[in-house]
Amino acid sequence: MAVKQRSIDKASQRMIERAGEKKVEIAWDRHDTMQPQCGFGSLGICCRICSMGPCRIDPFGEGPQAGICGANADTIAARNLIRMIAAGAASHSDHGRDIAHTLKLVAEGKGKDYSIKDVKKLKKVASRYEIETEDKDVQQIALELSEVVMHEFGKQEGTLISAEVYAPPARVKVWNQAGIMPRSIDREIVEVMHRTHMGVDVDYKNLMKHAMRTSLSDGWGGSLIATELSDILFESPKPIRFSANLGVLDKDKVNLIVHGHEPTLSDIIVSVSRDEELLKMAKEKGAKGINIAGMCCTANEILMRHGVPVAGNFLQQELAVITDAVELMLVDVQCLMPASGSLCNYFHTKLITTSPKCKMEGVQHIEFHEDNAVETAREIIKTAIENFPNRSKNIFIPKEKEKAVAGFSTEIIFQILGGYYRSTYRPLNNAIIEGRLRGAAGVVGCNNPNTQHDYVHIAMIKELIKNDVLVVTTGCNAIAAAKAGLMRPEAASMCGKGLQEICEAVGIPPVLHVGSCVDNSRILTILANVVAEGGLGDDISDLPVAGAAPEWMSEKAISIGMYFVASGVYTMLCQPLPVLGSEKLARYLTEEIEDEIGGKWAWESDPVKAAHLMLRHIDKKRAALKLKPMMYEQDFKPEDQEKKKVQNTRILETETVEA
Ligand code: BF8
Ligand code: SF4
Repeated sequence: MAVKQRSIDKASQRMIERAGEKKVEIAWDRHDTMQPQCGFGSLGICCRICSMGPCRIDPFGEGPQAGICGANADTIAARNLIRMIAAGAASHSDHGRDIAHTLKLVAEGKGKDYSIKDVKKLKKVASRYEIETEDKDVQQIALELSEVVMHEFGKQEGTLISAEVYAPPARVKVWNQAGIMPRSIDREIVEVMHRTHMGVDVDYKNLMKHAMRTSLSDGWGGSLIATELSDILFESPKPIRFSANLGVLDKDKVNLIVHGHEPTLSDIIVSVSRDEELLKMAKEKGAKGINIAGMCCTANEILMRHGVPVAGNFLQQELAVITDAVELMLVDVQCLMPASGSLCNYFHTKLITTSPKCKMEGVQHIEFHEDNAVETAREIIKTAIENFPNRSKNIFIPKEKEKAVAGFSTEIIFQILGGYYRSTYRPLNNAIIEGRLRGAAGVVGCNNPNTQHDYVHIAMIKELIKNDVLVVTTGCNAIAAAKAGLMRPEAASMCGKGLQEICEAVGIPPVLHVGSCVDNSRILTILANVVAEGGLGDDISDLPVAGAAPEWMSEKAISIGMYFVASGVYTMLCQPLPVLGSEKLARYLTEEIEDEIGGKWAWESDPVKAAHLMLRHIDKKRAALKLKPMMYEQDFKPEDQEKKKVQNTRILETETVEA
């Protein structure tokens, strides 16, 4: 496949070429050799849950219509999907648990390298959990909060407190009526594994009900805990400038990339890298300094709080190594390409794993523990410095890097819109009510070599902002948007007139970076605040909003999508869920589920058409709320499309007649 078809990102194109010159294999090459990919897997109808199998269904032919046990395509596809959701929810939630553990250590005076950086947020979160904060010292509040939050993972009675207290009351009512109010985080995930064991739950709708409950325990539970406690420990983000793309690597400095998801070690790495003694050591080795850059969601965590530059998103992790300008790549958990281990053998880059949950054969492991963070960070940075003289003369750093602004937390949006003295979501709600803004969209998620890297993200966002839809973003989509210049206030020039006016008046870009993938919980709390502000209905499902994960690949993305659907949001994918082998399940997820829960899934591979479907949904919600007509002419008018469709049909009819 031609390089330009692989990515729209110029820096990535150059590095893909370099990979070819160096004859090293990268994800796109492995994707090519994998073709044709297994149809049974893509359709979700291969089962290997027990050893009577593996079994596969032939949904459109004369072959088997049931596995050896009798499970049909609906059961098999539903079981496979819910297991993916369990893995996604587990990943986010286990990350949340680790942060809660760090908070507890700090509260007990054992996490000497960490502190409570945001006392205001600590008190706010504690009061959500009905913890008394007055006349109590900070350590005590932190201890009580960490204990309550840890209990949310494993408790055997009651339901998830955070889902109850953070979500709009009307939404909680929907969950209770549907019987999907999450009980505790670990319990829902364990129950997925039980239900999907051979011969337990085989009713696809019942499985999907539990899929919703499990994903809700992620979004309004594990992920929300990760976000809230990270803000307490590492500081709540504020608008901050940063640069994005491989051009942030510095040819004269020791380049250390932090990659993965958790901020606990990387946050310390950032502060320790400013240590005079280490800087001196770097200079002795011939470097002008130490340059920390991020990759994937670890990048998002530290750029939101420190403005640390981001080297790239998911599909760029191998490309960074191929520059030969990276002394060390430090990984924690999730979205790490196993190929990096052998790739680093071709270059001087040292790869180091740090989590006891994540090791790679033949790769150096420096185990990180929260009670020894600074020392571990120092050891890792020293290893990077010592590797600087091993750099070859033949490094290549693409020049591309784009300026961007990030740091838009739920709380900051209050302040920016309402002003410091009268923080409120009112101006946002009013802009939607008056028709200056059409609505809002959360566009998030991964990269996937089965589509052109970054293209699907960018094409969708551009179409949305052109039609006066404010976009909030996280994860690898956020990094794609930053690289494409959509996170500069000047990007207002690409928007419809209404959104443009808002961006210019408030001084924000039309695409707001709200953080890493666990920070999709910020989108949930933003939506809850918009509902609470009033004038746009009682529930999230009333709002003129939509969600999308255009280039999704990870199981986490499915959990995220499912908790948005279960929260009442229309959620678009540009590659369908692996359920098309079951017509019933596909129909349920994209149609029938809406009557039960208010949200639904949709899929459309063309990102512009997908954006149009999202706009139609937003318009449908605007009409239901009887909002004012849009203030300015809109680029996308569904009526035009209808006319075109009618005209096309006529042309076809005429042609048929003539033939
Ligand atoms: O959690 S967007 S590729 S890096 S899964 Fe992974 Fe997907 Fe990127 Fe962050 Ni989220
Ligand atoms: Fe086959 Fe049923 Fe076993 Fe799955 S659970 S592998 S369908 S026999």
